[in-house]
Amino acid sequence: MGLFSKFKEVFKKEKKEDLEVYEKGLEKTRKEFVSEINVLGHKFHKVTDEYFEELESVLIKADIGIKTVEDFLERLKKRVKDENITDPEFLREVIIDELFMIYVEGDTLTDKINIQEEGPTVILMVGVNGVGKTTTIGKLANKYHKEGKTVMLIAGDTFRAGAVPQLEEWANRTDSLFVGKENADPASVIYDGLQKALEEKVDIVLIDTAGRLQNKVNLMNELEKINKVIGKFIPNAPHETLLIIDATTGQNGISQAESFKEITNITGIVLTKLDGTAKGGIVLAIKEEVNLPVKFIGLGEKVDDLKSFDIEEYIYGLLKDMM
Ligand SMILES: Nc1nc2c(ncn2[C@@H]2O[C@H](COP(=O)(O)OP(=O)(O)O)[C@@H](O)[C@H]2O)c(=O)[nH]1
Ligand SMILES: [Mg+2]
Repeated sequence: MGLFSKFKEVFKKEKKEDLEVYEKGLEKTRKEFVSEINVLGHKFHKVTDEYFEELESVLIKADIGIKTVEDFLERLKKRVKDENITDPEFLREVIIDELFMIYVEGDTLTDKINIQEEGPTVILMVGVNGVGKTTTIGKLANKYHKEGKTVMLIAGDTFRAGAVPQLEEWANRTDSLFVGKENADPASVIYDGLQKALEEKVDIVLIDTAGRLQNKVNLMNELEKINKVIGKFIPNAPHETLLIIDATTGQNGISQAESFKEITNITGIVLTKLDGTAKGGIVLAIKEEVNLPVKFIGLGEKVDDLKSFDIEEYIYGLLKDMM
């Protein structure tokens, strides 16, 4: 019995709620991906070179990433040879197993948030406009509030029209403290916020920023200034700098990640809007091509649609119709 069949059984009993969000959020990717693999199974009665070529294009279409796909196919071909597999139907199970292995094998990038035992945990959110930074902050505020923590939101995106009130609304909805001032200097707003966070003994501070990647040098300087202010108040902070990427932008998201890595020290990725794309394979590409852990994924617009990234739940959401 393969790895996947094993954890499939465990899943049915545990992890119910999260699993439903994964299942629903990955529906678009799953429908397309699984139906294409099924088509392959019908079209080919034997596993041939042509079969592998078509499989390769299915995987690339799901945005899994070329290097990842190549490694994956190499391993698949080896297993086909070693285990004398000729029937595409049987190969499906091997495909599931090997997809799982892509993520589980190799380096152990941690997907845990570096929460501080004492004093506030400061999480800085970066990323270009429209990717879902502010929404993700709202979702995270909700998550931590529900865990019984006190949360503060700081509006470091001070220039974009509507950005400050948008964050304030999230603060109200999630019972979080809020610090923000339109058109003010982001670093000074963050200064005020952290001062208050220390006074009020806040547990989690979530900082929104502007994402003007068009001007890399300016953005770098701004983030440097922000990091300096944060570090002055709380040594070793920010404890996390999360880069938000919109999954619907595909390879563009990968190049954003590469640019941001040059600009500042990114500790993890939040991949949003997975529900809006059939290219949910991008999760696997990020691991291989950007080498940063995906810490959270956005699977919808509602406040509960942000989940800690869990590879087993992800693979389940991606492939459950294939079993
Ligand atoms: N479907 C979907 N929409 C999302 C998700 N995350 C954010 N959005 C939407 O993306 C849009 C831009 O989000 P916003 O937080 O304002 O982006 P920001 O400019 O990076 O702060 C909003 O309409 C959000 O509702 C998600 O996981 N799924
Ligand atoms: Mg915003």
